[in-house]
Amino acid sequence: MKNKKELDTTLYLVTDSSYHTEKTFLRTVEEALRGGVTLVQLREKERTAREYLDLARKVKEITDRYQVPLLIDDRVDVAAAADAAGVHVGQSDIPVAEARKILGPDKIVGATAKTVEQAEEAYRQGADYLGVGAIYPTTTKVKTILTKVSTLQDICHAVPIPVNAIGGLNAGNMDILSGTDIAGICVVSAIMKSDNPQAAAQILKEKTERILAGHKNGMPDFFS
Ligand code: TZP
Ligand code: MG
Repeated sequence: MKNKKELDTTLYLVTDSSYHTEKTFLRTVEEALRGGVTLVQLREKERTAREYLDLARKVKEITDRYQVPLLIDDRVDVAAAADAAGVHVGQSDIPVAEARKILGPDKIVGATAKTVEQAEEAYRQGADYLGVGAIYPTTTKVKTILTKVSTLQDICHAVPIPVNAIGGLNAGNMDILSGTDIAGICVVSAIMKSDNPQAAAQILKEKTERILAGHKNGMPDFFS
């Protein structure tokens, strides 16, 4: 990615290393990249800052080879130290405006939003994209509430930045997003828990691209 305008959130992998060894974790990330993931977020909740940074550097070696931006969940300091492409912050993390101040205009700052108000506020503070959900109940460890598809669509209309759907999404249930103006989807377990992360990513990407093509044509997905 040469600049942020080229940010492609079509298939955004959010990682979970909790059921992997480091070796299988890194291999899973690499296979997902081979399958076409366009953006990666390293999401670690249990590690010390030092451990988080060490892992970020290892993951960045891989994402750099595929020229895919790596974002760090929650921790602006880890993102800066690893020279990651940016950070993703939630409603209880450091605010978007502060992250922007620390990282500067060239880094990506993404935010979680569950309401139109949160989305507008994140945009005002300088967010580059939003993650919205959970669309479905999730097995991934996270404090979240369900977000209606109608709210997701309201958020897409409310802000002029990419909006990604997240939460319980997989190849079998993502058609619910057809007709919305999302820029892409975020997945954790649909890739991280797959026996074949490359194939899983390929299928998810094809399905997402069909949804995106559907809304560009102004046609429901079944016509595209
Ligand atoms: N935020 C809302 S839902 C979620 C996050 C981080 C987890 C999504 O994980 P999965 O496995 O794709 O449901
Ligand atoms: Mg967070």
